Amino acid sequence: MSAPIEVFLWATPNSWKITIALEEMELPYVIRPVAIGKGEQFSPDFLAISPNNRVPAIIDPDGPRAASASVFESGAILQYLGRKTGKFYPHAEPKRLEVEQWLFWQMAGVGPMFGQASHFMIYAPNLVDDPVKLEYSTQRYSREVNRLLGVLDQRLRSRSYIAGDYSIADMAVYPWITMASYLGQDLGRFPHVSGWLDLLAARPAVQRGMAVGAELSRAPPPRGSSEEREFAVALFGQTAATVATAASRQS
Ligand SMILES: N[C@@H](CCC(=O)N[C@@H](CS)C(=O)NCC(=O)O)C(=O)O
Repeated sequence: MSAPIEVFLWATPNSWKITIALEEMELPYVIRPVAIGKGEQFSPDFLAISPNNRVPAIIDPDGPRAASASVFESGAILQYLGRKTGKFYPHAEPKRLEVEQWLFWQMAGVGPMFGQASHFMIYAPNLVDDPVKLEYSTQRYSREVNRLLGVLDQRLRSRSYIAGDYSIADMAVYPWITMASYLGQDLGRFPHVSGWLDLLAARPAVQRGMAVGAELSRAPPPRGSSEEREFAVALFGQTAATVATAASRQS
């Protein structure tokens, strides 16, 4: 058996895409938690493999040409793992093209829009006193989340999985869609999405992948606490200056 892949993650949807894929592909892995609420994504060692200071990232000791390889960006990691194993990522066109379009749809649409919706609906109310200030942004991203669920529902009307056969596209989309009800969406209005969620939730590998990091904290810290200030600065106070300071610590 090959040496385990190191997965740098936190208990987040982008991280679970990778643990689901590793479970489905039966690749051995170990997790390396990166406490993003404490600023660990700016540590020199992590930045060396993930220059965008975001989880997930992986180190595969058994990479191409018998060398160790690191990969950041969850979509690139899924493609890498699919190429490495030949599983859930068809080699031939047009099936590969189908998977890639929906993978990129997740990366460019679902991830960013659900991410912003969750920022304004779950985190911002703890940080901003005036609810009126939040109204426009909350509506903007809720509508996008709703629209994207509509796109997915249409897509799943005539097929069980997003790109035909079960693929890395489903693995990329699933962890975000499980958040839809926390974002105020009524899944009863999206019956095909609901059926697809049930189908994936029944897969043991999906269950194992989604359980990774359950022991790591996800809840926003208590309002007014020093932990909350540290969390808000680490996650929402980042600018180019933060990146430059972190880069200056790298040897
Ligand atoms: N496009 C990136 C997005 C990754 C991302 O946003 N990760 C979040 C957690 S889900 C993160 O690391 N946040 C840390 C931060 O905001 O500093 C990917 O899909 O890998």
